[in-house]
Amino acid sequence: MKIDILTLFPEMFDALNYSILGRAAQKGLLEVTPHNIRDYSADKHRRCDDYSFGGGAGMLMTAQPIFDAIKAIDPQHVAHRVYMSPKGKLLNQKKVVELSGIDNLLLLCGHYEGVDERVLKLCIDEEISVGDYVLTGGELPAMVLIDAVARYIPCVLGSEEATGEESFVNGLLEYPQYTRPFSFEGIPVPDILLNGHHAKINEWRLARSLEVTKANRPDLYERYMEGHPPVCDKKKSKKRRRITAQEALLSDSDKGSAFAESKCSDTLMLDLEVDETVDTHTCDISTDTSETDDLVK
Ligand code: 4H7
Repeated sequence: MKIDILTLFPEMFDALNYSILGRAAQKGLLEVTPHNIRDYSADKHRRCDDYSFGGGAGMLMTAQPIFDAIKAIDPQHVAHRVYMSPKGKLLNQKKVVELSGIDNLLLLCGHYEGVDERVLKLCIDEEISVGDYVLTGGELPAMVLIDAVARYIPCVLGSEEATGEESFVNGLLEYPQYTRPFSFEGIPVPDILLNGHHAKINEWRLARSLEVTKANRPDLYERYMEGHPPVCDKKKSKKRRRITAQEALLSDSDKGSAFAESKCSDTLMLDLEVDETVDTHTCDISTDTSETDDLVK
């Protein structure tokens, strides 16, 4: 993938010469070329900013240097041209995947109070924001986009890194992870992760994922729950059955005392007596990992 950047601060993109992106560049998988907008200014002082008509606000980037730079760098309009701006459409994983399928991107990085609207109208295909916050320039957003997109270029991620998508299995946030030592500052690794019982480990991880998603991203949690509706067994029988991770998130009062006890265990698939006529919350959560692209929506 070839990415041209239009910026007043091309040196900032030196940051991309490190780690996985640096390796991708060396392998020729990713070619990032920053261009200094100032080099295209027709002004004798190489100025690229001016006052905003109508007053107020601060300075704006003028149209001419940007227009001429784009005409020089992408004369045939081969590239998909993106303006990094807080007014743009929010970048998400779906958009990242979409952009990763494009051979040639051109990213325009704004400064001051932004860019003269006419150059956007004439040259830009799409305006993208990396989040609902204001930054001093579009360079860091451009680097965020490049990093996110590069991960989807074939062979950019090594075999060790390639499983990164699993952090969003089922559209949930990642469960807590531990490495050696077994105990650090008196905090042990949860027992369940050490006993090698894979099904139980998956159940524990799912429960922790649900917990952290509910707490930090109620929007993702709701979406997950909508895709995994409660499965109600209409049979009016008392029988022993498995409880699931979703039940683990219900309050003790919802589930009764039997559950209050079981919640203390690391193991969430527990045998529990449930009167199914009142149990409307019991759901089948599979630990199926086939939905790895749930987040890509
Ligand atoms: C374009 C227009 C992107 C670029 C205006 C860029 C946040 C994001 C910028 C501006 C960005 C994002 C310049 C407007 C600085 C605000 C104080 C550069 N900020 N800025 N002003 N969320 N800033 O993607």
